[in-house]
Amino acid sequence: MPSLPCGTLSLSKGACRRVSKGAYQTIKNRKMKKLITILLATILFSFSAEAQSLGQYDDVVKIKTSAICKMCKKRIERDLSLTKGIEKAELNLDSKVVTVAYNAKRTDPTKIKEAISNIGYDADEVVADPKAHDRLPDCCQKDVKPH
Ligand SMILES: [Cu+2]
Repeated sequence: MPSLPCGTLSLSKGACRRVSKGAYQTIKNRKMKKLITILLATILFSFSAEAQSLGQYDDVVKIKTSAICKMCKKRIERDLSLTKGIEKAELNLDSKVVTVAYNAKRTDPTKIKEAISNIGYDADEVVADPKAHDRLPDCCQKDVKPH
């Protein structure tokens, strides 16, 4: 009997430990490893979800804009991503809030709001540059009537 492997049905955990403590420990370690793997996978997954919301950047600012449609979203995200010091921009059309990740050594929220105004949109307290706003397609202008 002493040579029976751990996990054999006829052995309880206790008996198993008595018979071959080493084998039982191995199974325990394997379970721990599996648990740690699952834990690590969970942590990594939550990090990647965070990354998508610009969470991996140190400097992030949220600015309320006057964006109206998908074209506005595209325009603002594209133009901002080409602006100096801005790493990434994501606009939520439901809230009209653009989340901007930026390099604090190269720009700041005031400059980012100016950039948004120069694209033709309001940015928090900064009103859209009138000329830029008038250049926008009719459907993207802030006084547009529902259509
Ligand atoms: Cu638009």
